[in-house]
Amino acid sequence: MKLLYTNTSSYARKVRIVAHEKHIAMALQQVVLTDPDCPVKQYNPLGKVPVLILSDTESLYDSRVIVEYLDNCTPLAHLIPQELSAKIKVRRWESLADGVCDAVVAVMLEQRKAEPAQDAAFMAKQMDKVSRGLTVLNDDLANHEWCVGEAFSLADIAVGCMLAYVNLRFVGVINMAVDYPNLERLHLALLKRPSFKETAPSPN
Ligand SMILES: N[C@@H](CCC(=O)N[C@@H](CS)C(=O)NCC(=O)O)C(=O)O
Repeated sequence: MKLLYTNTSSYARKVRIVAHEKHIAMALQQVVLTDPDCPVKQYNPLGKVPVLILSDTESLYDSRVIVEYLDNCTPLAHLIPQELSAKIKVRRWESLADGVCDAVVAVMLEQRKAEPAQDAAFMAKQMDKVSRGLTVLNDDLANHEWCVGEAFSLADIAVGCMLAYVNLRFVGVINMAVDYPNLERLHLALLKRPSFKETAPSPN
């Protein structure tokens, strides 16, 4: 089993953290998506990371499918609850956290264009998704220790990866501690876990 990933991808980090928390051994291959020889398209027609290669003929994508697969590879310490209502809650948190990342990626790609080609209205719309998403997640977390129920779950992992990604891309733009203090508290707690420490993204 081998994961194709990039160091800054929040979706790929979610997968790496799930594997770490579940003690699942997985080979890691860091890729550069812009390389002409990048192997990702061979395994995912969409050309996106993460991709989990199971064999020469079988691969899994996207991150939500991979984490569900990994969580069921071993029965112990499920990160996605088995019971339907808790499971749906966890997946909704994940969906919103991933959606915030999608909007951050869209802004970043727009910012990489030459300034005259940048679409300010498009960027404002994406930034609005980011702030509305963060507000809902912050309000829903309130003073709870974990996102869903009394246990650490995939919801916390997805939110933690998203927060690190927002901090990485929006240095000086969003002040998490001031504007989203509940999320900041959760993030600080998550950063103590080896799975988070060992997968911290670095800018590129
Ligand atoms: N929904 C996908 C999103 C994956 C994604 O957007 N990955 C980005 C890197 S952060 C990517 O590979 N982008 C390359 C591209 O879009 O061509 C998931 O959860 O895995």
